[in-house]
Amino acid sequence: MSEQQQIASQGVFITLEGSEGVGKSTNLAFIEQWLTEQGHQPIVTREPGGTPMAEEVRELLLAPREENVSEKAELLLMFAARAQHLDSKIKPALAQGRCVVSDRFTDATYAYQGYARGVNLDWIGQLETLVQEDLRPDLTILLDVSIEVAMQRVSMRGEMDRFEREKAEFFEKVRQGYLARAAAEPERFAVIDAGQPLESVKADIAAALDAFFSSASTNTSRSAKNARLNG
Ligand code: Z5A
Repeated sequence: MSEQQQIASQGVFITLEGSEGVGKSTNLAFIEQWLTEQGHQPIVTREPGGTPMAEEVRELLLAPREENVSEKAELLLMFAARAQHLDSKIKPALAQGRCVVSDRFTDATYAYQGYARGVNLDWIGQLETLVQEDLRPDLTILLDVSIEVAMQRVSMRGEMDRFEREKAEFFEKVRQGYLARAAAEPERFAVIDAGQPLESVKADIAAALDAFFSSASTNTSRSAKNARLNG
């Protein structure tokens, strides 16, 4: 079996992360296209959401409301949606050898609920273990840009959701949280300068994907994870 065929027979879990307005939606389509051209048949999904029930939880989470939202309620709803998403969509797809690309995953919980809201990072770790067991992304592409540039990019949009109403200081903490996560796990993260022109961002993403799929060491970790997923 060729290396390409071997990769195709194993599940690969890729996540795309970054603060608001970094260009995730814009680049997600490019990632899907790149993977499709390489023969990976990607399943593209998002968090919070990705299944009908998890999308309902997303609506609950994003809706602006007068009532103050408890940080613990927000945290638990994120993981409730994630549990549903994992069990009914992500894990079955990985077990079938599919390549799953998720627009945000648990690094977002660390960045938003942990670093920005101030929720205890150990609690997040405990919920991560409860909900995911040992499942972690194989590759996380972090789009990074200054908060000033990101906010300029999203300023033209219409009505803002509950998170988008936060102030620049909040998003700076989110950004620093993501960068801290990336620094702690450099082998999993590819940090892309999203302040460049879009074509350069896409070229860097393609290079990161190429490096990932060519890497023998990541193949090994995927094999181990796949064995666990298949019991
Ligand atoms: N959240 C959480 O708190 N905890 C969790 O565990 C999870 C999520 C999973 C919903 O996420 C919210 O949930 C999110 C965090 C929270 N809230 N916030 N903020 P989301 O991913 O659905 O929402 P988002 O972050 O607000 O995504 P977004 O606003 O759609 O941003 P984006 O996808 O990164 O940006 P974009 O729409 O692709 O680009 C913005 C604009 O910039 C657009 O006009 C582009 O054409 C332009 N753009 C993009 N790239 C470039 C470059 N390179 N140059 C110039 N212009 C560009």
